[in-house]
Amino acid sequence: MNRTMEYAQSLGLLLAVLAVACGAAAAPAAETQAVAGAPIATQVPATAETPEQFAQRLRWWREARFGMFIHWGLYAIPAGQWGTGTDHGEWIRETAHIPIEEYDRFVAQFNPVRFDANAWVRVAQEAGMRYIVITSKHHDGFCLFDSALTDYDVMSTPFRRDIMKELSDACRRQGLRMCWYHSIMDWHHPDYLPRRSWESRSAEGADFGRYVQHLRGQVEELLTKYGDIGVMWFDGQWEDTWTHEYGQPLYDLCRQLQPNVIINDRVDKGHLARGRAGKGHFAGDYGTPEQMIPSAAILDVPWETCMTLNRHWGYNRLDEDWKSSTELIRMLVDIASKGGNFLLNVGPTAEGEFPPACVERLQAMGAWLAVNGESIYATSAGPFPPQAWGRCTQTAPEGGGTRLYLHVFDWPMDGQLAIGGLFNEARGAYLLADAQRKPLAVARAEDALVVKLPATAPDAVDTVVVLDIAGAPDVTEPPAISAEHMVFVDKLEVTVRPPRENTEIRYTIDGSAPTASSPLVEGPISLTKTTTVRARCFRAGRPVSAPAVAVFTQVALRPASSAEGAQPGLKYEYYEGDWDRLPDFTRLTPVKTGRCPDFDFSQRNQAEHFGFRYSGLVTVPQDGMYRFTVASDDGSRLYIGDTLVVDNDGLHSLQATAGEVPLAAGAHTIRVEFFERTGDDALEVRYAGPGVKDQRIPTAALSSR
Ligand code: FHN
Repeated sequence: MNRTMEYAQSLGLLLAVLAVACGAAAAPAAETQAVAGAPIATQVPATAETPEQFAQRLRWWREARFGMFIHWGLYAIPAGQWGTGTDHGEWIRETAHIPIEEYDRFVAQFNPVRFDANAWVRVAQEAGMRYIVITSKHHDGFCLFDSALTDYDVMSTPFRRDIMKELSDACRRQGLRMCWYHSIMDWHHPDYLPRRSWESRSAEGADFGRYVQHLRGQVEELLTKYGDIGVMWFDGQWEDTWTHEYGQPLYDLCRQLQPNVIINDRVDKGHLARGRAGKGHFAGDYGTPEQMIPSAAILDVPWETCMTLNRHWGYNRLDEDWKSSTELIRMLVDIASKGGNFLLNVGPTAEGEFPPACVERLQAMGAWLAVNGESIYATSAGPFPPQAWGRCTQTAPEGGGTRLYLHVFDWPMDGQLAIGGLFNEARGAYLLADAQRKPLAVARAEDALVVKLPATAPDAVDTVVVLDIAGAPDVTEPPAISAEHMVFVDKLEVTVRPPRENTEIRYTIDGSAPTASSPLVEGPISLTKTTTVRARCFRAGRPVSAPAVAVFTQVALRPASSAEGAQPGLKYEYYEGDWDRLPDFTRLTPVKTGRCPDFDFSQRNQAEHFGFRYSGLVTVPQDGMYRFTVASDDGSRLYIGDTLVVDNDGLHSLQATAGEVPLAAGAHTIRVEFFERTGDDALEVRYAGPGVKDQRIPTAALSSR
């Protein structure tokens, strides 16, 4: 599993010169036998897309905000169960180690007699979704479309209908954009490498270059046989055989075939919304955080969070862990308030139907959007960060000024909705759901505009208050109160920074609210005991921001233990299983145990569905506060002694989480737990403190008995 929130590339990096690659070779039926390893020649055309052209190409998608993801294929037949295992999904062939001959028997069983493309598209449309991304081929290699390049497709099943054709026609009839998910990784094609680690199928004669030609040929089919396609949603790009040298030409091929098609960042090796793009630029138009929502707005490149409705992408008959419609509506709003799109997944049954629990939730989302869609579609990220009461999106209305959509999740008890640090003149306010647009009173209270609301929230899930203001938003966020640590041993220096120029900051350390007569911040504030620091921005004696508050706590050092008799390195326990959160490893039997130099995966037997538990001692050179940071994909936790210092658990992209702990100089027991489900994987454990600049914990500092 994958994806995190930092951007390593600005939009400009994306505007690569488009290289036009030679078309794929046609190939006979069965698995393609295109020219073995044909070089992928590319010509570099003179054209390069300008930022305006890029923005125009993505405009419909960014305004759409909300799409349906569909994971469907042979895996819907076992529906998550294999032997005694019941927690499988679309990865069942891998997670249940099903030999290819056994898995291929599903081809003769695939007969979704209840499939109705019009009905599927109607559910999406009534949910307020504007585009559909469906798995034309997932990692198992089975194609839901009629491909001339393989017999491993829907035309070899009893169903014998081109599902992608029926769906694209229905989308066109009902005004939704048809988009393809297509997996680069292919566990079936004889030329795809690597083979699954557990399977005995020989790789003899496999030619990855020939597979790439097959892949390009199928992409050509998908972009020439089904009309106008909105997005190519590539996936399964993470294995080492796939490289930028293949990714960029594949991106270029898509643009050559349909110049207006949009392509996600998984066509190549970079990660726009997941923090791993870095060196040089990679192909791809937008980032794809998965199963998570970035904590803050991301404005420099387009992005889309994809998410399951329960815990599986492919249909799992027993998975009833459905997100509520309230959660889903608020996720859509949260994502839109940060400038992103929401791609919400449905896993249809083998009979070709959406599970009723999906339809119910999608109908609730559609009902909310039918009333409040103006606050989502064609809006942009709000001018201030997530608020305790809810979120904000915005548009620039025809008559000038700015229209703020205040999404109130938590209705103020006193009916006063205060928007702190907002300096614009208010032009008016009303409830979006109120057809009469009865005006709501808006008053200025120091730095805040305060909207007088009805006593009770008309919509407990999210009531949208429209606030029209003059001009572009003039927002002063609260000052930033920071220090190297939030806990300290003997003394601590606290820094308070203004969010913008021409404001002064006044502060208190006795817990009272700062006023125009409170002391000015004129440098670091030194603390020698547990203290609550409050600060606020002022201008010409008037408060111009909401107050900020931070508590710094004095703590005692954790005594060190002896490293007597310890040897360099850690002890590890290696586990295999299918989890979406860290299991209690103490209740499981490790596949193997041993010693390793540090937190690495060298002892794993497979690339997915594995976990580690590392334990030992970490030695720190001096007394003081130490910050431990764990960056992982998927979940992880770090303990010092029995204290949980870093909790980075869950199914997520590469994501770093830090924690602090006061340590006496010497050795301290450390334990790190990690699990990987599917997709990218990574684990990095860092520390910093007195005498230690921020770094991966070196082997020299690790030992174990
Ligand atoms: O391995 C796939 C997974 O099955 C699913 O398709 C998700 C959807 O984004 N993508 C990969 C995991 O990151």
